[in-house]
Amino acid sequence: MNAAAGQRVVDASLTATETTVDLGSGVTARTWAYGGVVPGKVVRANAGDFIRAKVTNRLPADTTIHWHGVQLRNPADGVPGVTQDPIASGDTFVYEFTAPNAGTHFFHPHVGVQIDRGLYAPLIIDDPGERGDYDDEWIVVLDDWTDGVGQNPDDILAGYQAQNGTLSGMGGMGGGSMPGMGGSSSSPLGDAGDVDYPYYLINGRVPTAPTSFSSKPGRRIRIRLINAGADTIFKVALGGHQMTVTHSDGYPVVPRTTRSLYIAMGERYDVIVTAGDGVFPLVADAEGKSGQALALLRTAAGTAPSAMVHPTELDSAALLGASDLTAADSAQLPAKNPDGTLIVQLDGQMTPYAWGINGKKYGADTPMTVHADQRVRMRMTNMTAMVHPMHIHGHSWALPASGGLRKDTVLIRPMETIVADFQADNPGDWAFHCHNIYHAEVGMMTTVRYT
Ligand SMILES: [Cu+2]
Repeated sequence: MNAAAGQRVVDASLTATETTVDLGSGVTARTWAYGGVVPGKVVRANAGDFIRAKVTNRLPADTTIHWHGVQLRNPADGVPGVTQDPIASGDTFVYEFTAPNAGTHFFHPHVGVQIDRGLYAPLIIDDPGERGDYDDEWIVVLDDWTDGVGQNPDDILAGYQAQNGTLSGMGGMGGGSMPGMGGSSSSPLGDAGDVDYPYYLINGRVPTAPTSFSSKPGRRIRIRLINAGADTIFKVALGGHQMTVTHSDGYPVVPRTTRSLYIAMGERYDVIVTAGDGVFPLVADAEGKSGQALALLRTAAGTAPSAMVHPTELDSAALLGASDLTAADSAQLPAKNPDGTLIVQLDGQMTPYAWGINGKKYGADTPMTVHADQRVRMRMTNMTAMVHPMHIHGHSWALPASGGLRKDTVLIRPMETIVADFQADNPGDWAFHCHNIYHAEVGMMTTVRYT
């Protein structure tokens, strides 16, 4: 595969390796990461560029890379058993693709629960035509962390798999948290996560040793928020500031100002803030769990707030993408009646641990089929007691009930139905799954297949 004539080529070299990372405050963790750092170094290109990423696998396991949010050609999508063979330990693999859609994205493996180690990094696709009405940019990657300091992710998964759960029937509601796992859920989202992590991180740091972003009072800062967590929805607020949401999963929205917002695993939001004068906490509170991640915005000398700081902005009703945002005109999918509807029912329960789609676990599932050039409607109903951030590869939905809001990862609350349309313009077999990695790994995944 070669770049087209005149197409700019962006080369990236990524080594997935075992390493020891310093999370701050004396917390070090033996983990797996790209280039030995968490998060990995950003990969950045313009929309329309040709990206050539050489991946070297120095892990003691197979791996792949999925370019989350990018509507790339199918063979580069990074899903083993669907779009490629896994990259064996010691091997290299070159991903080559054009990145057609701008936005704040990220990349991570699509093998096992590797995303719950340190294997993730931002992928920023700039729109050369965008005016960019801001002065500074801050990339903020959220994560839930246990690897090397608590139970390792493979052992957590093995514990769930050992329950050997079967999917309960229609409307099975055996939800709730396992004793000792997850929080007492008082979340308006319902049961938000299963695993209580030892730490929650922003840009690879524990809250007692936060990273700082320096700016000046009055400057407009574009914050690119990415939730790379495996099992944690965050409620995000910047103390002393309102945030104006400008993009969701890479696409422009009608700007909406809020004091706090929810961001689920796999979601991305871009917000603009006008910096105040001082030192301000950016807090990501782990929804339904105890703990938070912290970073600092510094525009003046001053004392840093404590790791436990609780900005009052967190107490406001948090913005929720599908409920509170609509697409900007420039992001509207052209109107078209659906050619067909795919019915998706999310099934499963915590005890015994089992998750699936339409009564089947991945492996026993039947791919959902579409034809090229169809307008496809997906009607997704969550019949479980947990929220699920459902993610589609290679496409971006438009949500008709949300003013056409574009999403590739959409949070579906218990007993909620979300209708999501997409244009079948990217042939191949595409993964469709919950972005809670433990749910996906025990079966909450299927494929959308072009026939
Ligand atoms: Cu899920």
